[in-house]
Amino acid sequence: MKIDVLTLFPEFFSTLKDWSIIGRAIKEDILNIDYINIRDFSKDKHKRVDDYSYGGGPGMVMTPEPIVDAIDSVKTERSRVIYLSPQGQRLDQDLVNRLSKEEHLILLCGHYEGIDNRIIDHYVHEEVSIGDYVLTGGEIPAMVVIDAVTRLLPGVLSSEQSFTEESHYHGILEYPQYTRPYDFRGLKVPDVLLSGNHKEIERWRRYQALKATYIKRPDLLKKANLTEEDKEILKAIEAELHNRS
Ligand code: 4G1
Repeated sequence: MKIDVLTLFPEFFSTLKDWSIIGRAIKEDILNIDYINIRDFSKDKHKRVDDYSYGGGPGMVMTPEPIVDAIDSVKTERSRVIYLSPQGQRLDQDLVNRLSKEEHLILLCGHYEGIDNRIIDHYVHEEVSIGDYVLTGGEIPAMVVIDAVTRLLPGVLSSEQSFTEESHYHGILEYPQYTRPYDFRGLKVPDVLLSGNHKEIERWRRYQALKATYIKRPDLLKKANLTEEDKEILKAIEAELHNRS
């Protein structure tokens, strides 16, 4: 996959190539990322890239010309131009999956109060948001997209990790995990995990994953891919939680 990041702060991304999984994907040529400084396309004598908002109001708006010139410098017929924006579709694993199948992503990062709306209407294929809060720029959202997409590219994860992905990502939370020591300041690891009974362990983990999801993220259960057995387990969890009070 090719990714071009259009940003006013390309140096902000310099550590990405050193992160283990992304770094390896880059080294092995599975992923190729370039950072384009939008300011390099400013024709203004002071290299300005922002201007006042038509109609008035506080804050500056990114001016369209350097952005379009930056897009045109990298785009092909097969590029997908993504504007990281609070107005975008909320990023979730389904969207990450879809983006990971693209050949060329152009990630446009906004600053100030955002970009001239004509860019969004005529040059951006889709807007993507990482969540509802105020940020100073689209750079961190772009990094989130790069991180989430990279780990899905063929050859990035080991076959064992990919298998974990297949078998465990059905839109519910993970089961609780423990490692050594068995006794940490008097807190013991659940004994079923030491039983060696793989069927029993499997059942316990499914129960715990569904229970954690039910308690902490009940919103996920509406979208999750649950089997008939899962629905039965959830009924038992509901009963367990009700009978406690
Ligand atoms: C209105 C959040 C404005 C922010 C309402 C998630 C946020 C990009 C994202 C803002 C941004 C809300 C994102 C806001 C983002 C131009 C430069 C837009 C920074 C900018 C809830 C500032 N996911 N925010 N405006 O944060 O780019 O992708």
